[in-house]
Amino acid sequence: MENLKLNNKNLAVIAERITTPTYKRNDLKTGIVHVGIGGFHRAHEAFYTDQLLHEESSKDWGICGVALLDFDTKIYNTLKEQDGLYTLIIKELDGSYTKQVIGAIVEYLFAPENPKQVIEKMASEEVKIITLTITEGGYNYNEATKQFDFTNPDIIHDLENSEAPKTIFGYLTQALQLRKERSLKGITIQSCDNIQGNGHMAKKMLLSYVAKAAPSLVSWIESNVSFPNAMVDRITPVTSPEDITYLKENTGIEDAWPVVCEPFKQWVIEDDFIAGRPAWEKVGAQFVEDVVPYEKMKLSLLNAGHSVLGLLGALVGYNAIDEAVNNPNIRTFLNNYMDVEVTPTLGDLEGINLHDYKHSLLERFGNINIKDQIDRICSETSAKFPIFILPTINSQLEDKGSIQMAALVTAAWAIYSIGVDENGNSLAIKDALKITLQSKAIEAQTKPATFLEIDSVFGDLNTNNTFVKAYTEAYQDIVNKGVEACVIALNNK
Ligand code: CS2
Repeated sequence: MENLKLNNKNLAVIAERITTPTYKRNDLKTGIVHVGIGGFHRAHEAFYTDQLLHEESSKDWGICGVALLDFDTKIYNTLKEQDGLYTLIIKELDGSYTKQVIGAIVEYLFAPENPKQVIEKMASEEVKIITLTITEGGYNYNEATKQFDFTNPDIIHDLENSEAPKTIFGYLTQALQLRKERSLKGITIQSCDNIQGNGHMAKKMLLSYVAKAAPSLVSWIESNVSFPNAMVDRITPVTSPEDITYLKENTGIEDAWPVVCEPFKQWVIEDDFIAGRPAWEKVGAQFVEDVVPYEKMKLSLLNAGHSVLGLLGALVGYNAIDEAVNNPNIRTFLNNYMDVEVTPTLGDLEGINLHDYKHSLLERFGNINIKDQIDRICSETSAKFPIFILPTINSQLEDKGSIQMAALVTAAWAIYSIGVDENGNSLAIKDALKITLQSKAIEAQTKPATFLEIDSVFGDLNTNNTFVKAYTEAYQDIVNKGVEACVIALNNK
């Protein structure tokens, strides 16, 4: 079998080996600009869109992928080399791999190289939706002030250099300004990030920025831009060198950056698209009136569940999520956390079988083929904790419910942030707040509660005596007897 680089030229031969797009990519208009073309977008929205482009004749929904950060150079270059094509490898529960080439990304732009081009694309008439996966931290929200963070140096830069911005807020402001000047009709900005009320958050943060950068644009945005909330879900680990080799050895396809993911996928969206939208429901997306309960459920069970497994598992010395969840003590702990501490905070989830949902999470986490990296899960915990875990703690404290397990996880994070696991191996902390986390973690070794003083993460949690007490005890317990013994003790309570 001849080795073939993945690109347009080789697509016909590649089609003899795995599924490839059968629609005419050249005929597509770019109806969507997507910012943040990492693995998750390519396993989720681009996958749904690709499926849809096969299903119907609508040619309006090609995607232009925008790489916003210098960090995204490699992915941009890969997409450019491969004409926007990439392979999705779905790692099924039975150990088999389903492979297909995805063709929905028909254009790609690298913002740091040519900001003007990105602004123009966002302002072009054919574009009806701008979708975002800019990560939890990308919204520039400060948990302590509950406001947009104007002290961020990149935001200061954007306010002074509106033509060559660095952040999504600078780009959107310029593009929307142009749309207004050109009297274009409305546009939808759709967040695909893991944030409660992600559409509301996108709107609130954007309007905060615009109120300072271009105040006269605020009312235009209020009338002409819609911000649907959505719950997005598909576990997408970081692609490993073995994945690239696997693809080459099994299919002869040379793809510099295939995307790997689990079989499960879910996308629940509020139907609020001011300028129209793809019929994603034809390929499994759910359109609902109110997505809030779904988001809450997913963030505080799946995403928090990940953080629980990641932080505890990292200290024990595991590398992958399945190893942590397949440890029966940690599995029982997670089960109890979900049942005892999270479930009472979820309220009424009409039409959802929570028992089944929680069960399916354990199965998904336990998929031994996925090898989802604990490193990935623990990265940027400072942005994840306020969204995934803090709401549960606050709600439980208010209702005088149990917070013991969340306190143990918080203590595990404080110890994790020192950067060494229980076997003395070093842990690579990847976090925008790394320096603060590490200095507080070191202080916390003598006074555990200092870690809770990071108010941009914990808000005013350090003033709650019940929590501080449980957290401090958990901290000492982990230091004295290790994570697993603490988990067992709580499981037996
Ligand atoms: C994970 C998510 O980043 C994380 O901590 O929990 O990336 C998770 O895998 C996705 O949200 C699944 O939909």
